[in-house]
Amino acid sequence: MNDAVTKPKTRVRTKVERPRLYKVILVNDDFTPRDFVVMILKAEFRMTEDEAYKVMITAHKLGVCVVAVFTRDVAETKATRATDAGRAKGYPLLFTTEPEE
Ligand code: NFA
Repeated sequence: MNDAVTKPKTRVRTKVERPRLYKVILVNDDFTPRDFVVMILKAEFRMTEDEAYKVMITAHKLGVCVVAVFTRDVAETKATRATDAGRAKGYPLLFTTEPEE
């Protein structure tokens, strides 16, 4: 009975890859007030006061600090919005993005 019914000899293995992640990097400058940098980090990246202060002071001392990682679109949108918020106040505040290794 059921001579013609056989199990498939191959099965489809769908391969999925995680999207590449991009770092948002805060760049130090000599003009943007510390409090303003902290305010932007809290507003755009949903950080607490303590987290935002640590990121700000690290960039201030070392020149740059990684803020967070996101997919490419989200990283670029947040970096642009945060940079524009500084420009609107006449500050040279800069956020850049760069792919993770
Ligand atoms: N260096 C700026 C200051 O002393 C503060 C700052 C930190 C600016 C991080 C930009 C990024 N007012």
